[in-house]
Amino acid sequence: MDNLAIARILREIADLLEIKNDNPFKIRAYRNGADIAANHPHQLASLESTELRDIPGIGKDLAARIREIAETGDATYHRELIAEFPPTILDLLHLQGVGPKTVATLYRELDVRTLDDLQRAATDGRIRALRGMGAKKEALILKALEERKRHAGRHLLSDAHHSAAAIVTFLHDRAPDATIEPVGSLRRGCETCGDLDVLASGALPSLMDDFVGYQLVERILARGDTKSSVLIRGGFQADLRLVTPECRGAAMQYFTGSKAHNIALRDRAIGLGFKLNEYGLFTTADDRCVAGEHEQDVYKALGLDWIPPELREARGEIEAAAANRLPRLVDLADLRGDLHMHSTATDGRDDVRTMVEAAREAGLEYIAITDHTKSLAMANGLDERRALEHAASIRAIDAEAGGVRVLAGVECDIKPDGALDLADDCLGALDLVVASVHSAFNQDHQQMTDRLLRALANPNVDVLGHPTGRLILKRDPYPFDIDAIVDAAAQLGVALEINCQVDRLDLNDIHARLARDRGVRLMISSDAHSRHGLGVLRWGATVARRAWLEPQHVLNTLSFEEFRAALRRNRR
Ligand code: DGT
Ligand code: CA
Ligand code: CA
Ligand code: ZN
Repeated sequence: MDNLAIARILREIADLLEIKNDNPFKIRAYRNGADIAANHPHQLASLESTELRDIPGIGKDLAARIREIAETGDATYHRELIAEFPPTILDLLHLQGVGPKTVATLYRELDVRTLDDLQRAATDGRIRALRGMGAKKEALILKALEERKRHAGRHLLSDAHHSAAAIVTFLHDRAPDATIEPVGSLRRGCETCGDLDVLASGALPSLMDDFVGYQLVERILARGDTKSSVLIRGGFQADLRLVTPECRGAAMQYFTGSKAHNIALRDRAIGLGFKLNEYGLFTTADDRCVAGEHEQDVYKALGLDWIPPELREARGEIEAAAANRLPRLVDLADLRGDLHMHSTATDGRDDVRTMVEAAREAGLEYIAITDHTKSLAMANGLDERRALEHAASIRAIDAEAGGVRVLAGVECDIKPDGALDLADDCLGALDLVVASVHSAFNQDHQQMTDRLLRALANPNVDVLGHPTGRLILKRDPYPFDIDAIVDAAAQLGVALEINCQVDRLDLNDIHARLARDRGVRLMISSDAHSRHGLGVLRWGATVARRAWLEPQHVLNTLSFEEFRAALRRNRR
């Protein structure tokens, strides 16, 4: 059980208690516990009861629940609560903008138990008639239902990674000599994954029994000797395929996909007199196997360099591999700095020194502290005076000998009209300015384009933060002319951010590649809000690889001195 799985169960307990109208203190305790679990740096499952109780916010009851979840995969209390309601009630809770209070009202007043019930109630106008709901809430619910249909069955890359990693570890413990690897969209690093595909080779057939017996399996969808599918908690479907070691490479290739890449590759094989499938590459003439054990050999026999999985989307990679022109993709290890993070001055959880320490542990050479500005009142955003004081204290820490270099920056709000939230002389006195949109998302295409262009035109802006504002599976990008923004960034020397927050990944792979092709430089930034938040850099690196980025396209691969010189403010 990893921490996120534990957190999910604790959060569901809190939600169910809230639907029941239970004691608010108890509800808060579980919700707190879920947050603590989700953010804790160590695996809670490996801690003893007494160690758990040493964590502030975790009392006797919570510690006992966590131990039970760690040992059995669930808590009796959780199961009992679920049993009090129709099992579909959790689907309602997972809708965007529908909290436990709403679910409770809908269930009690209208006997809404399923998403279909909810759809009917909303369409019939029964929800607006309820006290405390109204037409606005009804419209919100209809929108959430529509979005849920659009996203059904897809999961964030990081969630898919954690679930798959747990399965791989579980299987590996039972078959230590086998090779067990995630394939499919997860191996390609896609921003969302449908199901999890796991490939095992060199394992006994009994591994299938282990797989379907995995403690998080909710339902077995299919059980076969070479392929099984299960539904695991958290809504994932997982497929396990067992292949013989002679076929491992061909199977890796085939099940990594993408489908479009495979089709293009198979066409190339046919053109060269081969037949390609998940068992190997065979001559058409006499069905002789020419490659199968190693993925490299499959590509090689087809006259191609080995293609990194992130590129396998039929976006020109086969042509590039044939011409020995594949990019030297940027790697997490190439990142030397992280230029977007928050501290306790605004909505971060840790102070500047702690963030610097975390950066040092993460192997970074330089960072920028970029707290929010005053428009974000909810986050206690900085006004000019506080921004300058904060900068002075950051620079004092930077001056401490021998450490990670620390730049004094801000994440400055872009106001609805495109003006920046802080005065120019203040912004000009800082080391780096990330400019971002955090409000008025509903402007039309032209307004939003003009707004961003005006912000980029301000010479104090070094980088545009999370440029499209999307939240994956939650909120679409705001409408604007991405071509115009990329061109302006290229012309003005503004960098575009690849924000690494797991539900942002903004820019995405396609837009980052567009930016690269137009000569814009990217910055891969964590947007960390605590010392545990730097680990997300790996997801941004994955997006960058899918965007064909090489180190030279990414500003924070430079040395500190080169990086500073490359910033827009220092280029004139
Ligand atoms: P997902 O699950 O929607 O995130 O995307 P994938 O790419 O993981 O797709 P999935 O799970 O349906 O299949 C895994 C891989 O298996 C896929 O990337 C390529 C291969 N594959 C599946 N179906 C076909 C097919 O009909 N033709 C070919 N050539 N390959 C296929
Ligand atoms: Ca898949
Ligand atoms: Ca699959
Ligand atoms: Zn932001």
